[in-house]
Amino acid sequence: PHQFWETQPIPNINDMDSLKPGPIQEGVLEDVRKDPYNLISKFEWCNIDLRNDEQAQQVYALLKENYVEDDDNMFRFDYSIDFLRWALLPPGQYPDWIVGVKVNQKLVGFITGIPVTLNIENQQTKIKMTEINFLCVHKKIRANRLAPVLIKEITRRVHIKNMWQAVYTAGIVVPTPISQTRYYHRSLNAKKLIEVGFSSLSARQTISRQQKLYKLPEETKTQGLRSMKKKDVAQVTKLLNEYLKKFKLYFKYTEDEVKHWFIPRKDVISTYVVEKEQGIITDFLSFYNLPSQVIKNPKYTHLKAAYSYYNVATQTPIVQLMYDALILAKNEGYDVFNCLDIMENEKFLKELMFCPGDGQLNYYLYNWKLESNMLKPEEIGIVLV
Ligand code: MYA
Ligand code: JJ1
Repeated sequence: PHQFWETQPIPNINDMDSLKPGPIQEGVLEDVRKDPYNLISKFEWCNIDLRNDEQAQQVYALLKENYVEDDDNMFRFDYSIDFLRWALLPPGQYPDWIVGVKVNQKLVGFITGIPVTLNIENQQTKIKMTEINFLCVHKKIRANRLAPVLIKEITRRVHIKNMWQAVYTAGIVVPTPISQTRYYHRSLNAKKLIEVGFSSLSARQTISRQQKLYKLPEETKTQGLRSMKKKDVAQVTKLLNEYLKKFKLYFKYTEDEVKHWFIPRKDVISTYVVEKEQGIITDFLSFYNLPSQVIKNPKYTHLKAAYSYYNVATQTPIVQLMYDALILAKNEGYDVFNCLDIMENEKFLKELMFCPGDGQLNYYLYNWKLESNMLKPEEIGIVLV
């Protein structure tokens, strides 16, 4: 039933135990195909330059109408152009890893890779590989097997750089997840969430009771909490890399990467550090801005959602730090604060009144067999945007 995935170097349920941990296939650089995969007539490959406003607008428009929806097709991710630039132009990005397919100048297919350094199950070797995201095929040409061609083409372009592994996530299950995680949601604007159908009222609940239940103070509690600045990059890098060693899957960050991923960008990424005396950073929290379009609602077009990114608490209790994250997000106008049950998030989910959502997020590795086939959500130390 998986015509495409059966041909790929991924563990499947049957051969799981006969594979030994590590790469499933050794890559041979000379054997990599030199030219792009064939597309059917009228379809053409293009590289997308997101720094170019017109090209960025084309990607934005494709994703806005055709990217990921929830199970009931009520909400669809609405990534902004600034967000896409943040997500897809990190240090060391390759121009030909942002791949489009066009028909008569119109963008109808998309897939992206960014370079990352991944640490797997405390291996001594950190592996340079790609993180794949934003796979999208226009609704009108679905189920025509374009997705496998996009995947094979980006694979070829990664192989050419002498890289042989990938990490990616998807809401759906395909062969073969290395972890299954769940979304959790914390209501910040109860009335709107009910009105758009994001949450529903149980029999004994009323809107005003919900508003009271989820009420937050206006001011944060942690002394020394402030927006992250460039001067904090070295300390945040140390804190982050040290913290992530707890997990079985995590990226190793350079200072340049931390600068890119964490320095606040308006309406894209918010990072707050806790500065104790003498400029020492002890903790930080971060969340990104990913609104969803509300597909059919007379009153609202968008839901403003904050997604928990990386949070490191060495001095501040994690529950207090995340309570402050909720307050900050509420004050920045978000309707809901979302996070996964990964890393140490279980430590604050219940107490801060997060509720499990109906969405899952599955994690995958390409061309790698893990020692322990499945990782628990709390062993996952990476967040993709
Ligand atoms: S996850 C987000 C994916 N995007 C969306 O969900 C947006 C809305 N949906 C669409 O745009 C389309 O439905 C897509 C499929 C494009 C998803 N991951 O062309 P088809 C397989 C992996 O007829 P379409 C993200 O971005 C499917 O199992 N495989 O289908 C990470 C089937 O194969 P098989 C997927 O619906 C992406 C085949 O494609 C996914 O028109 C990571 C059907 O193709 C999926 N999300 O288009 C990609 N969806 O017959 C893998 C469908 O075998 C990267 N399929 O079951 C692998 C690493 C590559 C780099 C390696 C480097 C070394
Ligand atoms: O947002 C999601 N679910 C919401 C809305 C559900 C609407 C009906 N289907 C949800 N709400 C209930 C919780 C509520 C929160 C406030 C307090 C009371 C309880 O469950 C889900 C996640 O749960 N989102 C999605 O399904 C979107 C797709 C997720 C997969 C993303 C894949 C990305 C891949 C790119 O790498």
